[in-house]
Amino acid sequence: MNRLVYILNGPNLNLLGKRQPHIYGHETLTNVEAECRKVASEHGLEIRFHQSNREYEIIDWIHEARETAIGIVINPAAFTHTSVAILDALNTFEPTVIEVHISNVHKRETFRHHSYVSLRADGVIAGLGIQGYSLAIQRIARLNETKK
Ligand code: CA2
Repeated sequence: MNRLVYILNGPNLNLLGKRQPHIYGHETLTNVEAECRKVASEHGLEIRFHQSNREYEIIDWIHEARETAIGIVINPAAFTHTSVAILDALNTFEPTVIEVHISNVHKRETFRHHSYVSLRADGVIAGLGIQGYSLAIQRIARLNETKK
């Protein structure tokens, strides 16, 4: 049975925990990955965890997920606000998509209030810090359970 979840992270998130801790906290992306693996395994799920500063790599991982995954958790970072290409790719993916933002984008600059990805996302989590990733995985696990 397929139990794979893709967790995709956009540009500059490799700097998590190393810069701007007042906005993004002190946890690194490595810590986020470890937490995601823990939560996923508690629910019998497997994850593919990726980060890229290149739009096309994120699109390629979404295409890869189409063949195999039961859900995508995506923090597209700045591509959230600019990328029709990522929206188009997500529109080809049928299972659950959850959009995660570490910060509360609605409390920030107005250009962060619009998300192309939200036009496809089944759920959006913002402002809950890195806990948002765990909650998104739990949601995908729950939906997968109720589907059986
Ligand atoms: O709050 C989020 O998770 C964001 O997706 C983060 C993006 C930002 O463009 C979105 O509006 C909201 C920025 C990611 C940059 O990450 C950094 C982490 C540490 C230091 C510098 C950048």
